[in-house]
Amino acid sequence: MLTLLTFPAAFGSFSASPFCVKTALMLQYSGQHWQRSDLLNPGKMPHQKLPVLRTPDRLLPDSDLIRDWLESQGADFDKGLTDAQKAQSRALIRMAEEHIYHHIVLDRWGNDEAWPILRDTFFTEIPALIRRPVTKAIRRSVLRRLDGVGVSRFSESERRGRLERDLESISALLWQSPFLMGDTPTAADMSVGPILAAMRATPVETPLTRRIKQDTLLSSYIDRIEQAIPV
Ligand SMILES: N[C@@H](CCC(=O)N[C@@H](CS)C(=O)NCC(=O)O)C(=O)O
Repeated sequence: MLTLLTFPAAFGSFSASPFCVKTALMLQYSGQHWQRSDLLNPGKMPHQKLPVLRTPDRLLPDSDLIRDWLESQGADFDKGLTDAQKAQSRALIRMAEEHIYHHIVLDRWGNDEAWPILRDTFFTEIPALIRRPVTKAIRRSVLRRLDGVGVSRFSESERRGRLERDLESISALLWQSPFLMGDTPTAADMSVGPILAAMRATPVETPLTRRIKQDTLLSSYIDRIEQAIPV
């Protein structure tokens, strides 16, 4: 049986990590037998990140590589799509994972109100006595990474504007059909859905959580995707 090494359930979701949720969805749709195994520290993993899939042969990191592997085993996440739709799907996935995702990380890790909740959810393995200083350094390195990506260099209103353009693109597709590429979920939904769900699930109220919660089109889309996520 396949084992998904994932960050634990958090904030009412299968995992605090949208990449772990994406992989759970792909596994579910692939029809493979699988189980979850929760991990808080990915330090010993091939990319020092989660998700990782334990296959009969190896530990496979990265949701995209896991997708490739599942497809090599017969899964088809884009069944019935044209080449143009597959190209569009690939671009949507990159937009969600390489742009929207960074806004969510900043919304969580850069938020002083959310931080104590994150600290006491993600770092329970660090003894309470040293948890604050150790996690302060981890938080600083995550924020440095966001500065490197550039997302935190924009003003708040510039960030909102960038995100808005992405949400408008997603919404334009969802006005046409219940899922991004039609009537059934495909690879794009397995990535974009969990990313939007993560935006909504940040454990304190922020402009981003409000933006999603007040949008009935996007919220009902997330609900549809979440119905397919195993508990
Ligand atoms: N490209 C990777 C991204 C995975 C990723 O960024 N995972 C984050 C959690 S959302 C992680 O493990 N972070 C731990 C770290 O960077 O130390 C994928 O698609 O799986």
